[in-house]
Amino acid sequence: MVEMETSLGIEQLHTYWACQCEPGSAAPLPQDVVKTLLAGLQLNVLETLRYLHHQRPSYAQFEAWVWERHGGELKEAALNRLRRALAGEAVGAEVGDLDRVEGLSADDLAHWDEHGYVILRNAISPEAAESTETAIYDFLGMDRDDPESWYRQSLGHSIWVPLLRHPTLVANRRAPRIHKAHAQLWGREDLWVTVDQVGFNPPERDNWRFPGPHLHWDATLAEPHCFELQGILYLADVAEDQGAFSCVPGFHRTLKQWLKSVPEGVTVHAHAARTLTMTPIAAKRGDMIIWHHLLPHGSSPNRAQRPRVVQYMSLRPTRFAYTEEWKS
Ligand SMILES: O=C(O)CCC(=O)C(=O)O
Repeated sequence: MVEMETSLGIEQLHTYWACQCEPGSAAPLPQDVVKTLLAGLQLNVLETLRYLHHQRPSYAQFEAWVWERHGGELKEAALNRLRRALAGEAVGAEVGDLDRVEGLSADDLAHWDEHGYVILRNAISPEAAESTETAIYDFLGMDRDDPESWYRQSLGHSIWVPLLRHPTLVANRRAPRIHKAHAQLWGREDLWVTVDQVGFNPPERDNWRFPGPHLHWDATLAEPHCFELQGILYLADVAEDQGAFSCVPGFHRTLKQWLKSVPEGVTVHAHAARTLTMTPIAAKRGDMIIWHHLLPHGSSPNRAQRPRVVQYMSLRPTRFAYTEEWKS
C-alpha cells in the first residue's frame, strides 16, 4: 500500500496517481469520479495520462505538476468545492447562483427532446468569441486574413489544436449561460467543465484535405445507454459548408432499435458509415451546440472561404450513471 502525503488534500488524486504509476497498489476509482477529479483540478485527460506514463513522477511531483498547470492559481474555494463534492456533499454551480441566468427556452428544450441537440445562442458574447478566435490564430502563428498562413503550421494532419489554458478559454468555461443550459439538461447544478482543446478546420485545398473526425460515437454502445452531453463553441460564424459540426438528429431515440438492424458480420461503424447521413449545423459566433453523446457525429469538410475555429467543452455532474463495458 502506498503512503499518502498530500498538500492538495484530495485523497482520490492519490488513488488516481497510484493506479497509473503503481498498478495494482489501489482499487481503481469509478469512471465518473475520475472525470470529476480531473475536471475539478482543471486538468486535461490526455495531458495528465501522458505526463504520468512518460514521467512516472512521485506523488509529490505529480501534485507539484498539478499546481504548475495553473500558475499556482488553484483557488482554495474551488478545491474545497471539489473535496466536498467527492465526499458526497451537495455543491452548487461553479459560477454561483444560476436562478437569474437565462438558459434554454421551452422551444429549445422541445428541440432538444426531439433532435438530441440544441444551439445555445450567445452562449458567450461575440466579443469574447472573437478574442478567443484571435488567441487561437496567435497560438498557431497564423493571420486570420492571410489564407497562405492557414496551412503553414504543422499540426500533423488534424483539426485539433493543443491550446488548453489561454485566459479566454478559461473564461469561456465559466460562462453562466453555458452552466445554466447544462444544468437544465442534466437537471442539476453540481457540474464540472472539461479542459478540452480547440479546433481549426481550414478550407480544403489540393494539399489539405479534411482529415476527420468523420461520423463516430465517443460513447459506449453497450447497454444500458446512459445520458451524457458533449459541446462545441463556435468562435466565428459557421455556415453549413464551412466544416460545420454534423450529427444525425434524433438518433438518441432510435439507437437501440437501429443496433438490432446491423447485419451479421458487419461492424457497427461500417454499417453507420454506409446507412446514416449527418446534418451540418450552421450557427453564429458565440453560439454553442450541445449534443447527446448517443448521436453519431463528426466534423465536415470545409468548402467555404474561411476556417472554422472552435472550442470544445463538456459539462458533467459529480456522479452520474455510466456503462462500464466499452462496445464500439
Ligand atoms: O469538430 C467537430 O465538429 C466534431 C467534434 C467531434 O467529433 C467530437 O468532439 O467528438
